Amino acid sequence: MARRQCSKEDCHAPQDFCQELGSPEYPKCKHFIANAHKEEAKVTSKKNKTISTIPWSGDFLQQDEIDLLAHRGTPKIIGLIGSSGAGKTTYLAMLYTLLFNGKLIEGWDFAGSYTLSGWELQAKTLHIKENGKVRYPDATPSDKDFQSLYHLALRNENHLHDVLFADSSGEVFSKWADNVDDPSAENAGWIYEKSHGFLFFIDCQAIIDQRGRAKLEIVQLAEQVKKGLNKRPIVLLWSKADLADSMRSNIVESIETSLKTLFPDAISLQISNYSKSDSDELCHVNNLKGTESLLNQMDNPQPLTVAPMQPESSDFFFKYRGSYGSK
Ligand SMILES: Nc1nc2c(ncn2[C@@H]2O[C@H](COP(=O)(O)OP(=O)(O)OP(=O)(O)O)[C@@H](O)[C@H]2O)c(=O)[nH]1
Ligand SMILES: [Mg+2]
Repeated sequence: MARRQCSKEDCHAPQDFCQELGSPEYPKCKHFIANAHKEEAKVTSKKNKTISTIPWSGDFLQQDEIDLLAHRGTPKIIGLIGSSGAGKTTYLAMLYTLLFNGKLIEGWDFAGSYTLSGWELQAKTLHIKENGKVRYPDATPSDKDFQSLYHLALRNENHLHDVLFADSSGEVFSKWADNVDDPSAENAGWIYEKSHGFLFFIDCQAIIDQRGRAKLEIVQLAEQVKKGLNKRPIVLLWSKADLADSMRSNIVESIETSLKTLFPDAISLQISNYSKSDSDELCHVNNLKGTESLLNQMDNPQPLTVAPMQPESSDFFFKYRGSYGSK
């Protein structure tokens, strides 16, 4: 560990020993890099991706990696939209945690994932401590080209669907709401353009803390979403609803009225990551219901056809198609 965290090129001290200080207290050395192993791990996982002979690492996907799923048909993309800190990433961490613990998205059975490591990483950071406090995932990076796509294969009425949840930082969504052509909000634009349906987050805590300012931000973002929405479904999620009682009712009513005007058919759910009991409506029921409702509304799911490719050889052995031949 010491080796990897030492920035001095000619230091050849053994593991867990500092040559500069002549002691095992290497973290006190000026050449010691506190988070080097984490940084290195991050970089390595992406580096490995490019040199690996296996085309994926289990990490979340980037937009140019979607073709990994192309052999199974066009994946359905669910865009998560909401301002900074609205609870988007935590929603994904909780969704996976619930599925992992045996909860179901009704009618949509879990059938695998290409991004298990990505899901696991978020779920691990969403940590409920013994004192009941919750540790949350880190804020999502706000670089214009950063986004993370989390994959779920879901089986519905005997059809397999590839679903990608597209997460980006709320900061880029605020920029996008101001100006859709803002070059520093490219990833928000991509999510908006490509998604087949949306989860729109309304942050109860922001409404409590910032009142009118939060309302303006939520409505401005919603208006921008409405502009090119067409028939794509949207589900409204009032996040951090464990705090909902502390919101001022006049602000809530005013936001509700604006959202009703913009999205008259959208269902609205209160969600939270705090649960008092199992099954808790805000946590165990509504987190899953949000995704379930969106999946049910997303248009024309394409059935998956699993059949062998047409043999090109004239050899009888290769032409033999067994039971598939008659279908
Ligand atoms: N009270 C309460 N706080 C929550 C809940 N979920 C998340 N939070 C808080 O909200 C913070 C932000 O959550 P994130 O999931 O990172 O929000 P985000 O929308 O992904 O944020 P960006 O990536 O920065 O856009 C967390 O660090 C928690 O402090 C919840 O259910 N209840
Ligand atoms: Mg985030």
